[in-house]
Amino acid sequence: ATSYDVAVIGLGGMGSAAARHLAARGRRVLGLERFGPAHDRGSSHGGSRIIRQAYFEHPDYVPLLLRSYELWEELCRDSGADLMTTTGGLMLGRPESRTVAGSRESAEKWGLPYEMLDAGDIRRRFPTFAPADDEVALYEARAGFVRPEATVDAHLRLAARDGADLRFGEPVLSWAPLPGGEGVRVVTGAGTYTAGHAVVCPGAWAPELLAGLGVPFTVERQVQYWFAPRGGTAPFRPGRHPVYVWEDAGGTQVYGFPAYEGEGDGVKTAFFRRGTAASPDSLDREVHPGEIADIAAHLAARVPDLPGRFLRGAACMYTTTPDEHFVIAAHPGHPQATVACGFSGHGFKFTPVVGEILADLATTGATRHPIGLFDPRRALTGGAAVCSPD
Ligand code: PYC
Repeated sequence: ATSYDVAVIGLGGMGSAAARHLAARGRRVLGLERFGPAHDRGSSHGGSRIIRQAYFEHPDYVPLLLRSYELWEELCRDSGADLMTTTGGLMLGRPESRTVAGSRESAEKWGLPYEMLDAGDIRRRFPTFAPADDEVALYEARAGFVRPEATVDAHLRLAARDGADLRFGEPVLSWAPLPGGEGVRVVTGAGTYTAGHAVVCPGAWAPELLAGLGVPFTVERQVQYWFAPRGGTAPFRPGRHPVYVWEDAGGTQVYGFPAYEGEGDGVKTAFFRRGTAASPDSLDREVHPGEIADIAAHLAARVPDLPGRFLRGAACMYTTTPDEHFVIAAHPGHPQATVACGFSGHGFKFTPVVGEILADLATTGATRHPIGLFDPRRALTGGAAVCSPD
């Protein structure tokens, strides 16, 4: 007999949100997670993730972001947790760069408020930044950051409050449709479960648990860095130093955050989409001197006071698709399953709306949200361009 309506496989950013939305709709939910609650072994740790609306990756993300902002506010209210800080955001680079031109295209298409700043404006308003004369920025007042671990914790708490059975330290080894097609069987390190439907949110374990999708995922190791700025954190506080993504002439992007509560003297920064191929079960979690020197050199000309003293680093993973767009859909081969994966390093800001979409798909087979861009059957060939591990 089927004991659960829905089994959610993976309780990281997306799975925890799905569990919360499904439980809120009265479904009997089983949640399975290989690590503990809000862990630091996957893609949802490091204290902060950028949130923004003028989305350079593609204008089709904007309606989802508008709904996500509403759901972030609802989640803060319902959980009582402080999850989101609006700091303003700078998308910097040459005017024709993907970061600047793409953000402007999305803002124009959706009527989002923004300002264009030239290099002099940027230096005057945000003196921690030192753009070259030919660089500009799109400034979006609504951008800021969200707290990933606290968000996962909030979604899990609300799911459990509404009756979800959440099991941690239980890796899913396999899942498959039941003979006859009425539901799924899920095998973990501790037992076998049946459910009417599976929502599969495996993060970096997608190549293993969603091999049948045929999407050529690349798992990448990415490093987040915290520096104590020269001269202290005061000029880097929210209100003075916004979140940013900065693209150089070669297409390399670096991003960062203001100094915020709980981070001590550290200010966080990282390269965006410049990882090395990795495997989730043997991820190199050490941060190496060459890597620290590399990002410090990159920042020296741009945010010169930031790379004062290196404090710490943390490795995490992106699971990247060749076009860097997500995969969210009913499983094309198995209507008893819904999949969410391949968030390609820019998914966390969408967690609440992805939870809502997954709950829609799992319970009704459809969603009002526009998810055509995320169809796993789109033309996807080859792997993403990442460096190989040495
Ligand atoms: O989604 O804005 C983003 C982001 C920046 C760096 C990594 N992800």
